[in-house]
Amino acid sequence: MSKPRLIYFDAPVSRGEECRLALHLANIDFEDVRLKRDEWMARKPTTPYGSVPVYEVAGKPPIAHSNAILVYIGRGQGLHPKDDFEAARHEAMMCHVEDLRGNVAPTLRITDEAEKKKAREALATGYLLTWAGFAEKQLGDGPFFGGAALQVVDLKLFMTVRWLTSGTLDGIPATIFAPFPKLTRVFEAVRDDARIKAYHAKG
Ligand SMILES: N[C@@H](CCC(=O)N[C@@H](CS)C(=O)NCC(=O)O)C(=O)O
Repeated sequence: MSKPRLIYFDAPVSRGEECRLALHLANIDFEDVRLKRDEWMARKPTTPYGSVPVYEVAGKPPIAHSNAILVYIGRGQGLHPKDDFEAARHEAMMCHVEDLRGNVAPTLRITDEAEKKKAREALATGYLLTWAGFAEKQLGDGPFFGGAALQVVDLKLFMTVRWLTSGTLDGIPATIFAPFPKLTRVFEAVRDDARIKAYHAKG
């Protein structure tokens, strides 16, 4: 293996896409392995924790868990704080995002429409607002989480806000985070970053 390799599903979403964005910002030339769902079940037992994303670099065992991958990429490339305390503060927000995914993802698997509607209403009127309120309190003057520089934590916040405000999740209004100006500001600052725009323009 000559180049680093990122393994994820063949979709521009969630934990895999935030790692791709980090690799793009870090100017790391990598092999973008995109799995089809049926390939995944065969590969799952070979991964470190039975999940993707997985990141591989020459001469080392694969690493998994999006936050570990993001911090690893970010630290080497100036996209994660060098100061230990500031790094921990960023990692706490990254854990906060994972908490949200852990609460929303189970509703994707609910097949009964009435039950799903109820679960989504509970998220939209309760959990997600509480989640965003805590996120908002941790955000400063910005535009990014840590100030002037876009770091891996911002990519994670960006992917999450984009997902929740996409209007594609039944029962979650696209305006869900409108009452949270700092969270919205981070999303917009990442979206409008020239490097992120260039990435999206590539398709
Ligand atoms: N904490 C892990 C969660 C990983 C995770 O649940 N990944 C999902 C895709 S976003 C997955 O692998 N799903 C397929 C499966 O669990 O079989 C991380 O941050 O990477």
